[in-house]
Amino acid sequence: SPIPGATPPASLSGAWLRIPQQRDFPVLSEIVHQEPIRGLRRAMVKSMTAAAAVPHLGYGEEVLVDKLVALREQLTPQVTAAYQLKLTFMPFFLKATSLALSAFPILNASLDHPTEPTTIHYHKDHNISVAMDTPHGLIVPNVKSVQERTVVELAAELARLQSLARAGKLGENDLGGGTFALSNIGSIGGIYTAPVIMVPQVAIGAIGRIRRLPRYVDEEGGGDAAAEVRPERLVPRHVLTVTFAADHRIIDGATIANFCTLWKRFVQSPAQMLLELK
Ligand code: CAO
Repeated sequence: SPIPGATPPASLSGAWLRIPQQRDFPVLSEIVHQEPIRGLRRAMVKSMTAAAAVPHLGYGEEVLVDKLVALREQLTPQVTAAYQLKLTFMPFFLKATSLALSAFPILNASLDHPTEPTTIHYHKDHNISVAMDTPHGLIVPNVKSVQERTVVELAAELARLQSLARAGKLGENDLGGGTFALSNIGSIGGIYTAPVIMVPQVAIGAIGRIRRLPRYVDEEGGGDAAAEVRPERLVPRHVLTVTFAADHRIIDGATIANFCTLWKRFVQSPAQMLLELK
């Protein structure tokens, strides 16, 4: 039924009458085209409406990724030649996320009810959902058991999922069962986004575009070669912004902050990941 008292202006009454099935919102202006909400967009309406019931806790951090940029450059020719794969930053982000999840299992969990949860389910596998922008719209398949896969295996799996997503051929197995999500908006542009949790998951991360920006050399603390430069000097650095959102009903700010600090350590110094890899 229309909102009480929401009568269209006389000039719009024709448009108002052309709506075959009256909905709750008034028509704002003359309608030139209308279409039913179907397919991926319909799924997005459902999932985002469910997410709106979740109190989101947001937490952002700046990460200096010069070492990761250099590592990717160093490994790319080898990965291309030996595996015929494109090595992007995503496999490293996935690996860092999985290692950080091992230390904070509550972030690799889900709830038993959307609005009145009584139980938290902790999951063994890190099945990380990856938001993909496709010609058909947003689709979010997941990379299964990230904790057990090498960086090269992750690159191969991402390529497989991306190609199926583009063709609109992802199946139930690839779309279901995600336990944490990552959205790399940086491949399109943008430095920051506030991600929305994929219910019943309890946390998500969003990665912005890596930019070359001036930063004070002492920002990272001692031990860095750059720190030998006079501390007051600005130097160009590769800077990435990451933002995490967590379900604040069961996850507190300190937990997401500590998780993010660990994630940052792995992404900022990829060699640190070697110490944790099985
Ligand atoms: N900063 C800078 N460059 C980045 C980057 C970042 N954060 N992320 C990716 N890139 C680069 C890649 O390295 C690659 O560069 P080269 O061609 O020079 O090697 C290029 O951008 C394209 O990468 P890609 O998109 O082919 O591959 P990917 O593994 O980095 O990302 C995927 C895969 C699926 C995450 C991405 O294609 C995508 O769809 N992103 C959009 C996600 C999205 O829509 N999020 C919003 C969800 S909420 O509505």
